[in-house]
Amino acid sequence: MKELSSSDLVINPDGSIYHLNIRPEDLAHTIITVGDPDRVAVVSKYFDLIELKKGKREFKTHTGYIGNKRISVISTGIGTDNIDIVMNELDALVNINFNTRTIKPNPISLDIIRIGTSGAIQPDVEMGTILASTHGIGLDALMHYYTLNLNNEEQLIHDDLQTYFSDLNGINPYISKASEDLLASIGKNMAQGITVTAPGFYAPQGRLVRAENVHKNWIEKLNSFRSNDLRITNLEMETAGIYALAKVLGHKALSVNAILASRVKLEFSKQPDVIVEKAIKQVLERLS
Ligand code: R1P
Repeated sequence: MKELSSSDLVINPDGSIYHLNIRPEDLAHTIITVGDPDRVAVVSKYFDLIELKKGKREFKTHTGYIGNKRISVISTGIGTDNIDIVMNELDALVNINFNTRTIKPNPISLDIIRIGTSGAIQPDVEMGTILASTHGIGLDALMHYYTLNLNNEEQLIHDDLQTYFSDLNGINPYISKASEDLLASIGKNMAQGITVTAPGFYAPQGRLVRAENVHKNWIEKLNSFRSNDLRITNLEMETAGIYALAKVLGHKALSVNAILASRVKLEFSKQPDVIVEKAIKQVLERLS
């Protein structure tokens, strides 16, 4: 079995993985990711027991138990460049033997659930909605660096996307589905829809402040897309990267979005924390 070099897989002197700064035994196999490092404690306050708190940079981890269920909650920071790090390091923690630096023969599949904030792009998706992403469409470039195999359904949506965005230079969307299992167990009775992952918060999400935007009617362009009866419901910055890398690495993923803004009605919630708390409670109730 090929030994991974010390520059391909960076392990810290204490046996922890380079950025997440945790060791294999520190990680539960059910993982909640949040963007904001301060949201880690907002989730872990519901744990019956917290066994570990560690972190480095924006990557903070609390591992603990709700009843008998062991859960790790990890902050990713913002964007799919961070998701590249988080997904590869989570995978390495369970599927690489850190002593021999070799790939373990029987891969472990993690359950990875994002609880993040998001803006709605359909008028009927209200602020305060908790929405599970059926698919992630990535407008960022992360998956141009990995081989992502599509199933038939994903291929059809991908083809529709290629046609729909063909007049826009430099935009080459990728698509990946949620885990069917997690969508059925955790996403049940939640609003559902396709989530677009944008490579930025301002112009890439149609926001106009002082810089001039290339795409003048960006929200309308996104919310008018249809593939059969599927439509894009919301925008954020991590889901598609999580879904696509989960697929590449053999993990299950679901993204649960607390809708804080309406990008069509141009409104932002006055109680964002209440909506985030509601999303956290719904996910934890369904997990335990
Ligand atoms: C932008 O404000 C951030 O909020 C959303 C976006 O995906 C992006 O990370 O999610 P989080 O609240 O989980 O960070």
